Amino acid sequence: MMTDKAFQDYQHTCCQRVTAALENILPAPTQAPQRLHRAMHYAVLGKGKRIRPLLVYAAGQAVGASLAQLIAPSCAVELIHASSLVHDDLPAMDDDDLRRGVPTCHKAFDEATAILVGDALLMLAFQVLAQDANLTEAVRVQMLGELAYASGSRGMVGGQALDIAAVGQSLDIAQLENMHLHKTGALIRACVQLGALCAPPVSEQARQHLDQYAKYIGLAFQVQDDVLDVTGQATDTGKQPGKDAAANKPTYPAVLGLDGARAMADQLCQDALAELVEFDERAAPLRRLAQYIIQRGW
Ligand code: GRG
Repeated sequence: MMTDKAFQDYQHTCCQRVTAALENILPAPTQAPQRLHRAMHYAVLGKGKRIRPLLVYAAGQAVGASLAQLIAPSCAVELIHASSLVHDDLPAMDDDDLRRGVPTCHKAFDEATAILVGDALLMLAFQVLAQDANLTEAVRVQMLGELAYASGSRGMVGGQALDIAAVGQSLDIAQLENMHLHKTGALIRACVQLGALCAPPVSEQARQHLDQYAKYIGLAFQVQDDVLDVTGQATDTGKQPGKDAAANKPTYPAVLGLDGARAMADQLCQDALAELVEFDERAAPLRRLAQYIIQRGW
């Protein structure tokens, strides 16, 4: 198992690489329309954990992808994620004032700008992938299809629709799981698939193990997010804790209790690790990421 120090170094290097690439990809804030471009920088370059790009890297490296091939897909998933956060925070959705420890995009700018930021970041994500010269055309087309599916109405956007419909409802555990598999899980699964697509062809069996791994950590991520909403402080969550309960949203702690939710996150982490038993030492960051997801403070 990777030491904490080795994992922190890995995380740090990946974050730096992705943040530098994102800075290059985003239109300069001085370029017209300046307000929109400034708001795009604000939304993307804040204090995010960059878990999705990390997953692209860790999954790709587990099956032999090169660093150069992984950069565009890593940026694309982070841009889609950032776009979804901006829209998620809008008054018509979660109506949040704080994100990544600072005012949400529509608070720092205005609602119309925030809507356009979400739209533009989504388009930029697909452009970055479509135009990347490190990947073959066939791989790019496959990635674009996977990402579009995972982000759309049968993935993340659909999960958000289920989330909105669930406010004030009491969901059972299967309904809660279905909502999160779409809202958070679909993009996380796509991250792992995109990483694997960068490598020399991987066996169908290895691909399926990676997909199951991603399914488990996607759920574990959401369970931990719900736990943090109950136990976290605004300072360490970077957003307002207690929002789920205040918004009358069904959560894992509400359905299973806090200890039950923590036990579930732990089990999901074990299940994820079990999917990687046949992978060699190159999967060490992927293994350590599963633990990080349920131990993280924010
Ligand atoms: C514009 C593509 C698009 C979608 C709009 C609003 C919406 C539809 C979907 C919302 C999806 C959403 C916000 C899911 C929540 C995922 C989640 C747990 C976010 C927090 O992720 P972290 O903790 O955040 O990785 P950081 O800030 O670290 O990046």
